[in-house]
Amino acid sequence: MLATHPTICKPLLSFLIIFVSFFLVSCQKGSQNQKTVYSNNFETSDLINISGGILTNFNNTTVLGRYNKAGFGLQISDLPAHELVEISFDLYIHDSWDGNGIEPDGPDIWKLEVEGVNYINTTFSNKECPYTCFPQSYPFNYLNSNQQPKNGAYFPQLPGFCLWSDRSGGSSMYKIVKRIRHSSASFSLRCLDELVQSNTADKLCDESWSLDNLIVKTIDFD
Ligand SMILES: [Ca+2]
Ligand SMILES: [Ca+2]
Repeated sequence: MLATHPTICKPLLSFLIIFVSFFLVSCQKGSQNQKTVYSNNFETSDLINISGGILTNFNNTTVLGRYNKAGFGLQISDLPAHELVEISFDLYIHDSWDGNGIEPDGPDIWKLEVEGVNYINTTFSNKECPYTCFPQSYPFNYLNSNQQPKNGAYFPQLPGFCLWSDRSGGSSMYKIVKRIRHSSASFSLRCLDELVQSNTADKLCDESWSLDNLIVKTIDFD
């Protein structure tokens, strides 16, 4: 059939050749080389490369934390040539975080910085409505949005750690993945909070956070 309709098939053939060529070139340009340059589940208590590291056990795993008005840093050197870094981790929000609430309850801000530049500046709320609850900013930055408490949580109903240790849903876990443009051979990250709860003596028990399965990958393109 093809040979009997050369006028129809020629444009079709040309189109197919262009399409396939474009597809192949796109694939080659888009192929990624990913290398894991840091990976830590903290089960061996390895705090090399970490500053401000604290370890605790939560929900049958070792995690980095807990923190309140504090945080930790990660420094890595001798990274291979790359254009992007991908940072991923599990973030645990423990007990009575108040999201976008105001004094004396909030706002309860959590931050991620790379090379001193802020990439996440958000709030989490762990109090489920209709009881006294505040909206949270996550997955957006503070104060761009009023989301429901626990919005985007991967595990929203984990046991609390201290103030709400007897409560299912007292902790929430968020899986966070962030890709940023980065090319230098050294890498520094910092995670910290600006928690507010001025009407309690035991702030760490009232609200805190911890982190697990911290992975940093470099990404390069052919
Ligand atoms: Ca762990
Ligand atoms: Ca608070």
